[in-house]
Amino acid sequence: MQKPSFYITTPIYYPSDNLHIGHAYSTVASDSMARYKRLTGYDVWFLTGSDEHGQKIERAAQANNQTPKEYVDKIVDGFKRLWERLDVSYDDFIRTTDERHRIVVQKIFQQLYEQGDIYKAEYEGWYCTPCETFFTEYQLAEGKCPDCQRDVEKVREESYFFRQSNYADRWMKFIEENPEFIQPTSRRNEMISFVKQGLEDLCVSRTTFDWGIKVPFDPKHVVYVWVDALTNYISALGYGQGDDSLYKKFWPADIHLVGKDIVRFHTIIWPIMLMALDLPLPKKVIGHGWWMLDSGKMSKSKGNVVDPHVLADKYGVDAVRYFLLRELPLGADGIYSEEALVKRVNMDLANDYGNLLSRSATMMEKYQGGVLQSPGAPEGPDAELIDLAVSAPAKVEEYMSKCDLANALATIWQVVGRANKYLEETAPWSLAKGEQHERLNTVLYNVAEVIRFTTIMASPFMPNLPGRVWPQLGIADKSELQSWESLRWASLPAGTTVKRGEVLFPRIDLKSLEQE
Ligand code: ME8
Repeated sequence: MQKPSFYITTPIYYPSDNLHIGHAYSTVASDSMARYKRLTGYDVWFLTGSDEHGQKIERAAQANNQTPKEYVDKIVDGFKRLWERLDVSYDDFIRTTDERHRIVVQKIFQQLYEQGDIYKAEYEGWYCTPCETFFTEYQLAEGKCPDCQRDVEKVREESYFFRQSNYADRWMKFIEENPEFIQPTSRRNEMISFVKQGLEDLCVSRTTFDWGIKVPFDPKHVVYVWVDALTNYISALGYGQGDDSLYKKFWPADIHLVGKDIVRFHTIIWPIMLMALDLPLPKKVIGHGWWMLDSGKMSKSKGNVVDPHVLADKYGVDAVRYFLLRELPLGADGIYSEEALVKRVNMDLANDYGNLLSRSATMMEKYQGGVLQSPGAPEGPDAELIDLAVSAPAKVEEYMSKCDLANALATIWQVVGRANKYLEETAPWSLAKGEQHERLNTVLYNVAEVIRFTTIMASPFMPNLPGRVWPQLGIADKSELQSWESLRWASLPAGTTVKRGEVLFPRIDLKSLEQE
């Protein structure tokens, strides 16, 4: 049977500087979704990349005495190293300087011009260079950029415009008919009121700098960076370049996952571009919140950033991924602190999950010679534990369908927490002392099965976990017991050899952090 397809994208980041944990969050969240979908039987395409054109990059390169291409090449290599370090399983990395991308952007621009959706006029307005965005007078916030509150420059030039305004009614109808398209709902409401204020035509070319894709029929213009950037989602699939088998298979995208700062571009400009091109629209745009520091939003241009490499070296990739995904609630902002990270890792990973595995494996070695025995009839708290574990995959599925990764993880950790409590309630050490072998076997079997369940469910978020846990549970070579389909209670066979292994998540001393 053919697997259903699933296409998910991250924003393509500006190589204006190295990336911080805010970007890592978007990418790791998309990666976890991609891994989850692969695990649950989908044929997945997961795209990330870099958005390399524009005045900001041109200026940064000049300041470094490099050509823009030399400058971006080095930074983009750094992006790829970071994704490798964080175990990001992307299928393709698109650069807007790729030839395959240029061809498509020019083709689209030409088509929109020929069909009358792009026209030439005089532009007068305000430009925010760090945000790469034009504003009209009335959009400014007390004379400054409404997005980043920095100074804007007055620009007046001949430009091409995209007849966005023509599509406002169609856009509104689409949004009403597709209430799930923009998530969360707060973002959807913002976009609706933005369009209700009146949609102006969009200035889609510049002549004041050069580092961009040339307008094919008027090469003193370069294509406005957002039209260039958004096109990546289809150019990477081979749209408009001959072999369009990937495009046919994966477009429209199931999810564009982006930060709330760029929801407007993804939910207004992009769908309208696609409407004008008569192409299908993506199914969902999810706008997540921001990682903040006490000093405000973490941002490359402000320089108040946390380097994900440093965290991964210090705490391990799985711990960093877990923290980022568990701690930021869907759609809301979160304050980053290393103390919060250490507390999460200590509580959820060292105390709850790691301890469950190590105490269970120790008891299995000690009381059963490391060979798991068949369970007897359930009694006492068994049913509650088993029900919770058995109902967890469907709850995780429900949260994942909304891209609510924090609650998916919370659901898994509820089962982990219940299993630790179960061990306290059933006290296998007393059962061993009292020679109640059948009951002891049942209890230890149940926790082993819980460890298998929770490890499978947690694996999209923490990709190194299975490789470290399966040898301890004795099922390293039994892929049939590691799959999502194997989440059926009591699939783990008796006779499995359990071997206590390394400590998965050593406790971190909070005091050592204070001394740094
Ligand atoms: O906007 N917290 O690129 P960019 C959470 N090139 N997420 C954050 C964040 C924070 N503090 N800071 C950044 C661009 N992000 C365009 C995108 S897409 C066709 C073009 C994440 O390098 C978040 O996903 O400025 C945000 O949307 C993205 O990085 C912006 O990255």
